Amino acid sequence: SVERILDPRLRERVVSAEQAATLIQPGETVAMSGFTGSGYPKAVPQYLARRIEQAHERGEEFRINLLTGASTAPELDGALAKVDGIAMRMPFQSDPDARKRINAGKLDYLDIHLSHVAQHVWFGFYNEIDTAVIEVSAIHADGALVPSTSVGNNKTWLDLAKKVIIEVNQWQPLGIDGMHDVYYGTALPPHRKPIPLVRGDDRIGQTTLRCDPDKIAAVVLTDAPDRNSPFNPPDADSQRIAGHLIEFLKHEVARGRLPANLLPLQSGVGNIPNAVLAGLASSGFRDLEAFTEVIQDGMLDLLRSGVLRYASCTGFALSPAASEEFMRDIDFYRQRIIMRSQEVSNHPELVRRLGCIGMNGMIEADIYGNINSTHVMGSSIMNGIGGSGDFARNGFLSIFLSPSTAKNGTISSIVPMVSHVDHTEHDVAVVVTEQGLADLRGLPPRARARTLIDNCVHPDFRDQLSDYFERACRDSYGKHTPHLLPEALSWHQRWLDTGTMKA
Ligand code: 0RQ
Repeated sequence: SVERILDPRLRERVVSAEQAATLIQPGETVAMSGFTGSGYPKAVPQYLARRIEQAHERGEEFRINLLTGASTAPELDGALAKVDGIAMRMPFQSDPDARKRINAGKLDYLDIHLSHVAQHVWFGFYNEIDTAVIEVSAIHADGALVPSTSVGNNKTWLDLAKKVIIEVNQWQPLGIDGMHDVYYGTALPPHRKPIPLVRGDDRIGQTTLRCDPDKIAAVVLTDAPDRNSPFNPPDADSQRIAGHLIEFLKHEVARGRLPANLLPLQSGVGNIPNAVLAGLASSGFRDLEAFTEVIQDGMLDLLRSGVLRYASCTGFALSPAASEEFMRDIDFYRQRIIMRSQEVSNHPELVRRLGCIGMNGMIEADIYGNINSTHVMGSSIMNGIGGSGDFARNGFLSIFLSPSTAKNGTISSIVPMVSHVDHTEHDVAVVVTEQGLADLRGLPPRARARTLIDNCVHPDFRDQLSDYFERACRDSYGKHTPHLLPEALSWHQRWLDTGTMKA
């Protein structure tokens, strides 16, 4: 029903999703809402995929360039990838069908720091945006748009798109109105001013998005849930990783390097971060703060128990059960959650000012602490850098977490040289595996290697890696960051050739 559209001008523009999808033409650059499976348009992309499929059946070319906040869902990335409807995708995605095409070389993918996306589009580094497709939860009488469960790049998409399609999703809770904080003060160089946020829970913007009503070509009504996928309970390795990290944080408090309530936490999404959050819940910390990208189940638990005072984010990644709980207690959460544009939630200026503690997953680290977050065997993309670089480079502490092995123990997550670099050794303070924690702060390269090998490497690979390092120290061209270049990537090649990195 049109009850959620209080602006009479926009009520008149309600059409079916099928009709709205015909507004998008082949070759367009289309910017959509959506961040980690929350707040993405649910209907128009599926009808667009159908149109694309029909065009292809007639032998016509039809692909679009697709921009979002971050990852979306099968109804968006999946549907459009399956019909080969995407020519170029940016800035982050994690859909298996799209990944397959990217790694087959059939879909171009630009993997970009999430805080950079909006400004790079404003700078004119990419194509102009033809159409924006944005999910909202309601429209006020004055045309103001109430965001739904993610903000992402929506402000920029609405400002820059030539035409706009709005999806009003009735599934989203009306009580979310007031949770957002959209900052309109991000000017372009040379006119930039400091962003006036000095505490993670400051509100510096407005609760709604604005859009020139003349640009809104269609409004579509939907009633469908976000891609809420269940979390597995933390496994033993994740719990061990969380245990090492929490012991370290307590040690830092005891040494006076961190306040008793730590500093604003940023946490990636998945099993290990969830185990860390669960660990924090039961380890005596109080009044914690979160200045992060994504809120997952563990953070709602921490808010409910009062361990976490507030959380600032740009989107959600919840299980169906947590999503129900969020909706049921939306009045409670609205007092404690602030949703921002991703250029603000991940802003280097703010991450540095607040002193965030960045905690992110990785694919592999090398003995000097360079981190690969994105590529398997140096060439096959997993997801993307996401916001990990925004926090790793600029945070108070930059922590990377991973099991010490992958693929049934055939791969060591600590290797002589990473096969792709996302975070350089200069941006990495701490590495944690289930084996232990390597505190790399203040250590020169060879000491970093010794610390990583002794603390983080799986016993199956420890001697082999020690042997590489010792021979490198003896025979390397330079002795500052010793390497044996013909051998440095031989572990990866061995896995490709034989199915294991073991010599
Ligand atoms: O692949 O399922 O096909 O076997 O990587 O690995 O162990 O399930 O771990 O889900 O935490 O993901 C780095 C990918 C870790 C994630 C990464 C394979 C492994 C499996 C997943 P399969 P796990 P996780 C904020 C921060 C970048 C973005 C980011 C990520 C799959 O954390 O995408 O940090 N990070 N965002 O088998 C080969 C290795 C491997 C490996 C793991 N060494 N070699 N394959 N895998 N290690 C959030 C946002 O930005 C939105």
